[in-house]
Amino acid sequence: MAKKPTRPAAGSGPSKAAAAPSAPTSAGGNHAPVISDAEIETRLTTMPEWGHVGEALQRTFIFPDFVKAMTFVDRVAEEAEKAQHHPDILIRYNKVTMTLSTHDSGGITQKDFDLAQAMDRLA
Ligand code: H2B
Repeated sequence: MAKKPTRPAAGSGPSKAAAAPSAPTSAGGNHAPVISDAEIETRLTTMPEWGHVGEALQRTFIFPDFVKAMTFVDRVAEEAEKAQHHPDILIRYNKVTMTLSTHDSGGITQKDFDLAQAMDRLA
């Protein structure tokens, strides 16, 4: 009689350890707490130029020309240094796309909203 092919019972072999939930939180660190998606959407109703893209806030600012766009970027740089919170910046002639996320926390935090509002004032 043919022996049944042996096969490890399900779950008996080497397997990845149960992955810890990777929800971004401030647990275990001093990082700013991540703001929930629902709360972000609520806040964005008062900031209609800003969008929620992945784990970031994003807005494209449009200026009359390149020099004015660069002046804005320079002012934002000063503000970012003061806050020790730095945006990703894409400059395309007169358009500046700002992307804000708190890398240390793994999502959007109050620091991103604060810098977004500072940018709105500077634009
Ligand atoms: N900028 C952004 N956007 N996210 C961060 O988590 C961040 C930063 N961390 N700027 C700051 C610098 C941190 O590395 C320093 C030590 O404050």
